[in-house]
Amino acid sequence: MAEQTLVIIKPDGLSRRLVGRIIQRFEDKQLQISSIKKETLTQTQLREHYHQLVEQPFFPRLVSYMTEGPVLLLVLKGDNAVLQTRKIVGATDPMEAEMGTLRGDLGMDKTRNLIHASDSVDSAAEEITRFFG
Ligand code: IDP
Repeated sequence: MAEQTLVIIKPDGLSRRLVGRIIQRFEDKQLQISSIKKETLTQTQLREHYHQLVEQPFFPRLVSYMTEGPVLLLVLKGDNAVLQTRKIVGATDPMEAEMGTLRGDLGMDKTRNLIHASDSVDSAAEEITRFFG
């Protein structure tokens, strides 16, 4: 079923010049870019986006990572886009993510894991509205 999902290429994806390779992997799986923009996220946006994690001990580290430079926000469209994208991205911790996934191949540690991808159809809709209106 055609779906949309939100992807964020995190600041290290841009500073390490990995944007082209990351987008290529999604396009290889027939996921199409329907919106794209480069933006530096604010603390307020991140507190909303990661509202379930604000009490976690790593939250300050997560915010400083996510604000160290601009991110690339993308809406991807395609069959089962939410699940397909999560599979391409891989597990949260790059040390546990399978090789062949973006985080397994390119991610550095559990905070600096390169990419965000919505985890359900409902959160995708919420996140697309949050970042693209
Ligand atoms: P997800 O990005 O794989 O969906 P979430 O649990 O929603 O994982 O966590 C959001 C982000 O917070 C992760 O992508 C990662 O950057 C960071 N994070 C999650 N868990 C940890 C942790 O245990 N230590 C450090 N950073 C973490």
